[in-house]
Amino acid sequence: MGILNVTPDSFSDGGRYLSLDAAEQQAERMLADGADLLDIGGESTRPGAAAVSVDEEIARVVPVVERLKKRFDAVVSVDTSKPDVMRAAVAAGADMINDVMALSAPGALTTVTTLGVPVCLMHMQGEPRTMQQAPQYDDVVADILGYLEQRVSDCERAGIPRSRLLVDPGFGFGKTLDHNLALLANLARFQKLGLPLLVGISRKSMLGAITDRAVEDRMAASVAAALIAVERGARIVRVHDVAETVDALKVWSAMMALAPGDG
Ligand code: 7PJ
Repeated sequence: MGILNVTPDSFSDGGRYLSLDAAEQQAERMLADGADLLDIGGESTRPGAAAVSVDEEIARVVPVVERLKKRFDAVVSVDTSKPDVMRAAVAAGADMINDVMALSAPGALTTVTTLGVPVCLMHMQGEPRTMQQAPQYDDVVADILGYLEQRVSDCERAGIPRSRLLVDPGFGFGKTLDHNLALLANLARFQKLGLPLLVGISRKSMLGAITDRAVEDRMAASVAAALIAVERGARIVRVHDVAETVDALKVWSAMMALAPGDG
């Protein structure tokens, strides 16, 4: 899954058309590099990021979804927690919703039930503005497994079949470095949910903490993390560096096809 952020600093129309062309070019490149899905985000969920209005998020995301669905034969996911944005994005052709709030916003659950598209349920402790202040768990893996199990059953009760659900432990969302490492080490335990596991670690600050590198210099660390995640059962990895990640996964796949080993 290639990450396509459409969070421009300029809100002028000029800036918007420029960023639409730039988004298309970036999408084309990620697809050529081997991405199977594109995840479009119109609101930054980084720690401390400012909130974006519904209208602004729709204005950022919808033209990009329309353009990509017209130009490419790709699965397009939209990274949003807002029911109005979900509706507008799916009307514009989006195939899937990726919600870092696991449909906990008022109306999100019924909206996705009605839309009938697949949805990724991600775990987050707290809210983006403050989530990194003092994350706490009794047992990070068990707590997050329990949360996702609960959200899956909430979705099923609301009328979303399991066949439309994906789960994600939410690396970096209300987690210390040790929490993130425990999740990565124990990722295989999430397979017990019996749902496709999506993982996003690309360029995140946990990799900065480990390597002492700035965000633009975390490619190798990101590829290593993606490979570890896939090796422990992740079915989709959400990444910035598609070509490099695909190469790494090709090495693993070639080995697995010929000699899966004992693991
Ligand atoms: C994730 C996401 C993630 C899913 C972001 C960033 C922050 N969606 N959206 N999983 N992260 N499903 O990329 O640094 O980990 S935004």
